[in-house]
Amino acid sequence: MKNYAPADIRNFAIVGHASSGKTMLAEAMLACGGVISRMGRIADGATVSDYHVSEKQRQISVSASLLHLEWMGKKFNLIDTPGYLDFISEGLGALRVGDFALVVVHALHGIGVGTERVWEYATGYGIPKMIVVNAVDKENVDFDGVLRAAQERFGRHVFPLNLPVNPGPGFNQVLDVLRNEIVTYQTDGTGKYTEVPATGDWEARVKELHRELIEHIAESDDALMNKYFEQGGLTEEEFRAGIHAAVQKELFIPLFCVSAETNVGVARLLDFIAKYGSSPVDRQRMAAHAADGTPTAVALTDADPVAYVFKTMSEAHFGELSFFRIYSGTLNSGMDLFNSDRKVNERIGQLYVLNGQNREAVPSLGPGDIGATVKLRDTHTGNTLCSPKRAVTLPKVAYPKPNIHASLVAGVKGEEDKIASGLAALHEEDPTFLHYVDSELHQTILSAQGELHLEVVADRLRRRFNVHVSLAEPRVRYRETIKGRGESKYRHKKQTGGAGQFAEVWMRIEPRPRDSGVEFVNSLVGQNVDRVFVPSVEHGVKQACTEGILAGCRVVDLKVDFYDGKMHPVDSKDIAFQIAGYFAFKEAFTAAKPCLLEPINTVEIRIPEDCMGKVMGDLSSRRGKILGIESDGAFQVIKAQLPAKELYHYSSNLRSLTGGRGLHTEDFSHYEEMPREAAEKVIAEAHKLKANHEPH
Ligand SMILES: Nc1nc2c(ncn2[C@@H]2O[C@H](COP(=O)(O)OP(=O)(O)OP(=O)(O)O)[C@@H](O)[C@H]2O)c(=O)[nH]1
Ligand SMILES: [Mg+2]
Repeated sequence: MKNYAPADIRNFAIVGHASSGKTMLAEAMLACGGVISRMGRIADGATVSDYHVSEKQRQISVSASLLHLEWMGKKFNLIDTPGYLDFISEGLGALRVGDFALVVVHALHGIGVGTERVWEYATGYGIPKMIVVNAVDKENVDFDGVLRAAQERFGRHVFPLNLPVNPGPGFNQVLDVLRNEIVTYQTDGTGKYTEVPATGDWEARVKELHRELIEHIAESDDALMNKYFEQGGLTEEEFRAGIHAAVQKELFIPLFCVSAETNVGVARLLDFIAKYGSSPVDRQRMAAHAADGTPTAVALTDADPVAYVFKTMSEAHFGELSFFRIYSGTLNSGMDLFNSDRKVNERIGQLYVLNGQNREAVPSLGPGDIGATVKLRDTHTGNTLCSPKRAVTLPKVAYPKPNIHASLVAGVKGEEDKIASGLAALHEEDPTFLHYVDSELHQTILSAQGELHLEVVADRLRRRFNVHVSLAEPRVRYRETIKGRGESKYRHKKQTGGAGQFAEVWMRIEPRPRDSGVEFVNSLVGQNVDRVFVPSVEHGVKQACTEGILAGCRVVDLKVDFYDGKMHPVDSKDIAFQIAGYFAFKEAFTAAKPCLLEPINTVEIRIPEDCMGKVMGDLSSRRGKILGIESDGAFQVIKAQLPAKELYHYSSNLRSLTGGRGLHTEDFSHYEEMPREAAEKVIAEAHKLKANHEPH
């Protein structure tokens, strides 16, 4: 494949809500471009983009795929991204390196929470958007309704460049607003079409739209607007140049209707992208940091190579692939580059352009282009590769915090090291999940973007590193505290065999405010106890607080006053006071109306209005406390607080309650006293665990 000039490259991310048809749209584009002779189907697991086992099994995209084709002399680098927000890191990486976003909206399901999210991210990266309304071949499609909703949500700049003539099953004709024509597509997946001038009602409709379009474009530029009034219209050339500029300024957001499944409407969408879509030239300068941290910029025309690695992925029998976008210069196989994040030199191996798992080796890739290479030593997602002569670092993608947790259980003894190194390797590829061994819970905790994400990480671990792991509900970090005051006078005495032990500790305890921890003081007067034993008693108390008394959980929020005691001139020693402190505390604690606290999370739930009843009912069955409800367009945003215990698997639950249209985020808020019955259950479970000698 030849190298393309930056102006002839179209880099874009295909993004949108889950199952809106992004992968099928990519497949249809590849069919149009002649990359494949026949479109594969999602149901058969046969698309170019969804080639991973986890994607075929679940029939969803899990990983971003890089695809390319040539259309009207332009090279299209399309990145098909997963719609499930569990895998948002893939979409974020793609949007980070794309020059525009192709936002796919399902014609039946309309704008979803996922659509809004990717829209916000694209806006954050300052890249223009185009909307594709897909699946117009579905029964009961209300295209005008979707268009109106898009205009309400994303502004009046959303404008249809084609309209479905015969939406619903059999859909094969669109009205082309730019050309005033009716385009009839073949529905055999080839994407081929014929066109005739619009007549009758359609002619009137298209004329009206054409006029609106010219006004719209003129409006985006004062000089054009003046010409429009002076000339009474725009010349074809002015109009066309105006479209490109207006898209860049986001004063014009083109909307297309297609059926990806039957490849209807896609070819003319490709035409539009080739003629008016953003190219790397539209984003000539990229903010960066020099080696000393000072702000600088990388220009497309700079000679020194600079590339951003937006994704790394290990492929069976192939090794680690690094996907990059070049922001300046040309990359050649065999070239030496510098990884400015890791501060290591890297020799660039074979370069590739890709279509899913099909790779074509190329000798070099020029500025603005996207490609991949293999076997870099220490380069990971988010790193910048640059010339050793001019070290710069490009801004990284900011990933959302992983808030969904599970414990990872090893099925076979002796695999712990393999699991740990596997997790570390996977984390380098996908920084949006975290893993750590929790010393309090005695569990390996995986934190990810959602439950599907957790499952996919576990899948990869099993498949790639050959280990036996499963996911389980993580233990909850309950806390123990007291509601009243308590006292104890505990004597520890041991006189059998060898040296004796003697200590007596008198102690008072009282509650302290939430989140204030354990405070240990002494108010000893007189000489009953040597002050040298104060740290010993404190040590014993802290030990008891760590072990827990009711249910093996940490003790919090109380004050301990060691106010008196007794000692023995020979038998009193450190260990004796530690033991006495330990048991004195347990006694005092038990006398002070102990109770359990549970973690409460704040959740924000975003759902379509018609799901309110179901979701609210479910929240109340989970001991949820509603903090507020706000409406935001067609969505309702519920803020609530729920015990963490009730939130395990909540995202799957919400998905099924809302048919995949709901979304939630959760974050720890505070500790709260548990209802008695629930606390008793936890205590009983802890006793059972202890009886079984399991650590807790
Ligand atoms: N009728 C019809 N079905 C479609 C169309 N496009 C996609 N589908 C079907 O919708 C389902 C989802 O399509 P995908 O292409 O996997 O959607 P996606 O947006 O890539 O999904 P994720 O990547 O998992 O978010 C599949 O069963 C497709 O066959 C379309 O234009 N018409
Ligand atoms: Mg997909």
